Amino acid sequence: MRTVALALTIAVLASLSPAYGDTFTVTSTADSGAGTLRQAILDANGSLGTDTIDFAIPEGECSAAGVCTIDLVTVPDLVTEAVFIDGTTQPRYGTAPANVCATETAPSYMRIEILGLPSFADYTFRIASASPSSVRGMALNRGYPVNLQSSGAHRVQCNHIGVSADGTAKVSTNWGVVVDGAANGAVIGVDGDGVDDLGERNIFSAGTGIYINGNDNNVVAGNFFGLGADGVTPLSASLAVYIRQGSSNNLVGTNEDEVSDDLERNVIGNCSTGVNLDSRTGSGDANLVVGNRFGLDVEGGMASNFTAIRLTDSGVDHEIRDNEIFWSSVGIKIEEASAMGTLSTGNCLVGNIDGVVHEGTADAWLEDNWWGSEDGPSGDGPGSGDSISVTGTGSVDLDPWLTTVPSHCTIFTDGFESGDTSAWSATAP
Ligand SMILES: [Ca+2]
Ligand SMILES: [Ca+2]
Ligand SMILES: [Ca+2]
Repeated sequence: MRTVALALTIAVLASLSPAYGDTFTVTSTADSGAGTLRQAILDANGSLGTDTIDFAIPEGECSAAGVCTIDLVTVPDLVTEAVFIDGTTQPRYGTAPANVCATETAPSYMRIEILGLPSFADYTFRIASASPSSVRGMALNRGYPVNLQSSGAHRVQCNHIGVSADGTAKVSTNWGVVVDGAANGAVIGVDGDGVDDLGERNIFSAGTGIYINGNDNNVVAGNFFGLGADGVTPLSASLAVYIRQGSSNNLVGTNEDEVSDDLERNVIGNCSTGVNLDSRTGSGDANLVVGNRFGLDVEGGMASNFTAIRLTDSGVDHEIRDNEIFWSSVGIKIEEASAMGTLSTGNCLVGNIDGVVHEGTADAWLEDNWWGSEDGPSGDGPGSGDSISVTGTGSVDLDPWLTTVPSHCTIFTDGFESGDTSAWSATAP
């Protein structure tokens, strides 16, 4: 009797199992029809529960280097159910390296490229599932690659966005990842759980890399902006990370929990603006920019941004902490009434034409930072390398400053003089 009951249970489970965790495989680069990405999204939406979309496009539809390109003609359907879209499943053909996501010995290399649509906000992937979805392992180029619009703790990891599949060239792309609607709790890049964190890095060279609009508690970590997959090849971006319109408690960088903190560092170079907190039409508070590298590539070479960090904002308690801020025209630019929190410490501001420009009305705290010299900021006028330019009514509190280089600032720890801009490139992007 017990055997019969067990068999019945197994039979019931077996009959249910196809409804959960199905895999739909993309086998065509065509825009619509059987085996296409569009059909896989429709199938995953129609199959109850979290599914996976894999790729197995035949060699004949791919380039000699093994890159298979889907050139979209119309917008794919809204993703309404959780799905893991995983470009790393595409077989290797041709001369493409075997690795896909970054490893200790090789940069990331994508085999699936999806060319989006050029029309405004015609997103390639529109994620609206209530449970976590993920977009992984693809070169997402042209137009508007990803829109997260639900609070599903979604993941965008191991992609090239506005960057060629081989990670060496910029591909014109408007907005990389747009977080809006009610999309709180997403991770774009490294989740810092100690598992495969290096392989979760995205590479961005889009016009605007990440755009967080009125959303809270999202994490942007471990990505390269304006650099190739090797972390050195100079690409470019207008704006790496744009957080606006009442967005609060977002983290750009490391959470400082001593797990994978180095891998959570974003490296931002060759951009017009690195991180912009902009809440002029809705106050966003307590966004954190922590432990990032601005203006240097992964090897410490110069990768000048025009403005590293810009606060165009009426929010309070933003923390700009423990960052390397090098070789900008302006290191930190404060506009409007933006207020930096009292924990804006531990930054290394070195080689910037202006360290801080303050045009706003709120007081800014920048105590306990390193200015390239034990003597602190020079206090000289603009162009001296570490000057503080205050033209608004808010004050900047710099004193005390650090008199030794913090350990996380690994470049120019010896022999670099305050005010030395001789190595600065006059042609910021
Ligand atoms: Ca499903
Ligand atoms: Ca991880
Ligand atoms: Ca961490």
